[in-house]
Amino acid sequence: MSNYSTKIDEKWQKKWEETNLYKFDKNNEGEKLYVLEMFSYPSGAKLHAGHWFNYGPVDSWARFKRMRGYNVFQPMGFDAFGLPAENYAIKTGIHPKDSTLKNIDTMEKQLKAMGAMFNWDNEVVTCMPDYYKWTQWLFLKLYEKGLAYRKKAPVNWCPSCNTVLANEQVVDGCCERCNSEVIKKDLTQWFFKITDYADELLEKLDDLDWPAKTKAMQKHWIGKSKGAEVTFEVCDSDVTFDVFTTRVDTLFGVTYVVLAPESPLAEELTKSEFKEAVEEYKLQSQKQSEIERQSITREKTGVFTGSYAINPVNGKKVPIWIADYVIYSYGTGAVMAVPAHDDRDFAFATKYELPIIRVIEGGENLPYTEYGKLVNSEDFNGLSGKEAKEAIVAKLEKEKLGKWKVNFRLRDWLVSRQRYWGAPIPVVYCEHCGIVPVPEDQLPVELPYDVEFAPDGKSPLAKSEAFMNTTCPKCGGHATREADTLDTFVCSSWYYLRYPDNKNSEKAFDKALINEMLPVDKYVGGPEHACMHLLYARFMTKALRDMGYLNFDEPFLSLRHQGLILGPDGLKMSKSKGNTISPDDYISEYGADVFRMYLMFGFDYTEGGAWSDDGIKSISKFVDRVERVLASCNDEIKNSSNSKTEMSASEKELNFVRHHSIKAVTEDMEKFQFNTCIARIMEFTNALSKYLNESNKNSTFLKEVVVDFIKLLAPFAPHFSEEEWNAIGMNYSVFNEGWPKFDAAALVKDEVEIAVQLNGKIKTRIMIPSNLSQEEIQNAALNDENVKTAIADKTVVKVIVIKGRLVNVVVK
Ligand code: ANZ
Ligand code: ZN
Repeated sequence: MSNYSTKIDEKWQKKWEETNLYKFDKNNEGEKLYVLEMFSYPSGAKLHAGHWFNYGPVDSWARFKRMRGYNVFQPMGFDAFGLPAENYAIKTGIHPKDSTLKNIDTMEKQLKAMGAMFNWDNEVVTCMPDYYKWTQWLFLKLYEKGLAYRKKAPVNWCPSCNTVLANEQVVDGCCERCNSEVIKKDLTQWFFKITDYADELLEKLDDLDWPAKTKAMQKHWIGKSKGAEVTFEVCDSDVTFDVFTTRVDTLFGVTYVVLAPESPLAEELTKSEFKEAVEEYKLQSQKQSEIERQSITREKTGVFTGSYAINPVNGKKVPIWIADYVIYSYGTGAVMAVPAHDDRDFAFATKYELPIIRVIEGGENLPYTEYGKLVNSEDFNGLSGKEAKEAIVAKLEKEKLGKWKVNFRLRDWLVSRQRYWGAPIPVVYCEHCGIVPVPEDQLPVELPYDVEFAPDGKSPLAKSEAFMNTTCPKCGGHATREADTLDTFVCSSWYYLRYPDNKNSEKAFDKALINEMLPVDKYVGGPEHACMHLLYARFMTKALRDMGYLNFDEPFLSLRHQGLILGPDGLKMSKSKGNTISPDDYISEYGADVFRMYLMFGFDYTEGGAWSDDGIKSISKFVDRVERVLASCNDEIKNSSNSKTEMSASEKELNFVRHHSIKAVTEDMEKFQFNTCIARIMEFTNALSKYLNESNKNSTFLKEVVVDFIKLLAPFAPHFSEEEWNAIGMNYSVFNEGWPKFDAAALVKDEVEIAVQLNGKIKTRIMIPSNLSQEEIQNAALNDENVKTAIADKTVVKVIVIKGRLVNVVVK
């Protein structure tokens, strides 16, 4: 039976805490290394295997870097506001604050049982007033800068959660959380002007060490599109409107134009006899999600307004239609339709029998969407592609009827929520002064505890008179508070800035300090955050930089995503499927180090995979074996006093494995290839065990090897290694030791095995010194007894030597 168990875990956790081993001090020796794992959301009450897979291996990596001389900062905290706690409260009646704080308590204990070297002194909990005070401050700063604003907007509304959803929270037209169909509703909302940073958010992606897929997703989300804006005049009216097009070269092929149903122009331009049909169509389209409306295969629908517009290049009159395949919030909310060269326009024109004019040559079937020579385009005939676009835009520019234009798919970030469990938005509404921001010295605007949070479509805070009624900070008159709270993504958009200075009560953070501590050097978390969280955090950093609060451009220089740990059946873990793995049960059976090592050995870190009980058992056996091997080594070291200097062949062999392991583990660790690191340590264990069977052992040498072995193992099995380190009489702690360096000389073997062929067929293998010349190798081969016999009655025609690999003897 092995000694390793949770007792050993607890023993060392206690010692680490008592001795403040992991306490961070920026003045400690070594280059600062900010290692950050995405903080967790305390909703499920307990840490699950996914949390472990994020935190365990990354902690091992951080320990490795510590041993390599870095001054590691690895904080932890909780993203504690948000819907799940509130929904749970609605179901059970337990107040979100109570359930959240209780969950945090449990999760903290579990995180401590993991034995990660988190800097608990720097913990942040986003639902606490000492944190959200600064989230509110951030809001005020953005407001001052014109980066936070209010506007009426059609928003995604989940009728079941009774709340507004961000575009990103709508998946296939349904609420990300409850899967109900999302509808559109007009509400006055708060937005952050992330679109001001669209260009920089796109450009700077190139400089980041992030997974390519994540960068591509952000790029797509930002959606930069280069095209032109073209102005159409409305016939018999002085109204004009712009369309956005990426194919200005097709301008001569326009046979109608389309407005989005929500466009105010749609109403204005509709002639009286068409009003009824248009009104009905508008109602219809409100029920459709944006995703549906953009679907290519969906049947196109629309209504005629009765008005006409003039094509600016040829003065032709084209009808103005309303159709929901045009999205109001993109471009100008109006398009020029070119049925001959655009799929959607083609389908629409065919259905409503609108003319189709071909203006690009080539291809059999319409629509022909390639770039070819222009036809039917007057002076522009014969031009194509870029040339054609440039010529047409030049003409439009001259007449002030068009210009180049860049569009982004990115929308401003909607940050207000009609929900209770979030940071109150720090503004008041005064009859005299209008919108008045709460002065900084009155922060935080505390979230009241006693509130009716059951949903009825209104913000729960609106029902609390004590909260709502206040005085205007400007005129002292009566004012009402904003009843909406901030999206939790606001809380998590800046938490990494608070960690290094989490106790600062004067400021959100000290500028000099965070300029020293940030950017985060390694950020690790789930790939599901590729767009929202990671984009919002980048925006916040840039906005704060421009306001002079910090000096860097990007929050996370290097990013990695962990894979997903699936249930034993290969499916996503879920309570309803009964395939969840409870870390706590395994830890009490095997110990935290075995659990962590299994996660690191059994899966590719970025891939993840299916849990296996056999897998963790075999790691447990391996740890037992290491324990036995190290115990035998220890006996050997204590009992013998042999210390000869010349290395024997078996010592050389062990020394080779030792240095080979150091080199491989170091390299693979840097690459987050944890599974191969552990495979190398297994080989190293075998080599140690083999050496123990030798009759003549060198105890001085053995101790050196064991010291390196434990150091290599330490990041992967921190408690176990600390115990073994102590057992061989070394000073506490192994984590204060330097990471071993490999000796290149030990990796050069002095003997190599080569094959000897006769006429291309392998005859035998021989061992020869590795430093022989061509000629010496040839002689060694020809003098081998087997070879000698085989060629005794033949004539050697030629001998080919391939150094280090083989000798081919050609005979007749
Ligand atoms: C005429 C045209 C002809 C177009 C052609 C395409 C092909 P991206 O790349 O996504 O920016 N468009 C513009 N605004 C729109 C809106 N609010 N809702 C729906 N569609 C809109 O695509 C830009 C193209 O999508 C524009 O170029 C416009 O159609 C359409 F042969 O203009 B195009
Ligand atoms: Zn006032």
